[in-house]
Amino acid sequence: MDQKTFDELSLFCVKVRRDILQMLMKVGSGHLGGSMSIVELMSVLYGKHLRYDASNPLWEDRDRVVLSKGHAGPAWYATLAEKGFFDRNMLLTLNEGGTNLPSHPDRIKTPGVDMTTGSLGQGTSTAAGIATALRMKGSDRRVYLIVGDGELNEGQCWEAFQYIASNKLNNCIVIIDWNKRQLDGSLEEVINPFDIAKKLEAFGFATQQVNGQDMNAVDEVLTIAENTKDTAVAIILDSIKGAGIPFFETYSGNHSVKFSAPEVKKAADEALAQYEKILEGSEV
Ligand SMILES: Cc1ncc(C[n+]2csc(CCOP(=O)(O)OP(=O)(O)O)c2C)c(N)n1
Repeated sequence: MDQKTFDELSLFCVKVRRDILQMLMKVGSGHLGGSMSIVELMSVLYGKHLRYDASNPLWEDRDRVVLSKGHAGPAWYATLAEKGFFDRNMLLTLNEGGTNLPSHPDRIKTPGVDMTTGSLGQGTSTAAGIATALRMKGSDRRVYLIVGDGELNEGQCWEAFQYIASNKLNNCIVIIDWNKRQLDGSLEEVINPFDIAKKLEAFGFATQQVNGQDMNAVDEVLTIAENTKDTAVAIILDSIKGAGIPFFETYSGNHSVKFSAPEVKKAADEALAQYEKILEGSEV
């Protein structure tokens, strides 16, 4: 991508990270790590790849996004707000009673949310269903399916992947957020995932691996996936849980963060101040 686009998308990441922090700090806790790891992906997807109309979220000819790791909803909400799907002020209603931004995405409640998720595994099957429907209708639109690496412990993922690969549903781009950690530890500590790329390849996916925080590289692999013919496609996003804030990248409790701990609050406040400074300097 050209430098101007890169700079715009970088700034977008700062806004999204600021929004995520503000939302979660208002609630007092929340899924910070898995939200931060997909910020660059969201920026590149919504900045360069997805076809959508923020003023008409149900536009028939839109591409669809299924955030199967639904607990990362805050990253999606911030992205949608910054793209104009709804007012940014709504972000601070996260998790409140009667909100349109529940902790996990709900397609009935939130403009731009194409599928309800949160029960891990299920988004893989619903995305496969949407991709099948699009193909049956003769549409060239795509589904971008974002799956957690811990989520892969759900057998349902592999049933859906077998179906996607068997039917060569390459209009369903499977993206695994390989941030190496899940709820209560590393992937290996919980249950050995073995070689995820090899497993996907064995299922018949054309599989690419990419640095999830490198927007140029993410852009490139998405373009390759979109242009792949006759086989299902998967991307392994080699990402960092808590990416963007050094404290949270190494913090063992970075899955669901409680901001009551003084060192956590301090790290979050400092990151927020840094984001505000960058955004002031950019005159946006
Ligand atoms: C069916 C189901 N079981 C358990 C949970 C609780 N849960 C929420 S997040 C999570 C860990 C997910 O790890 P991963 O997919 O790696 O997410 P990330 O690290 O990207 O946040 C678990 C077990 C759930 N949401 N759904």
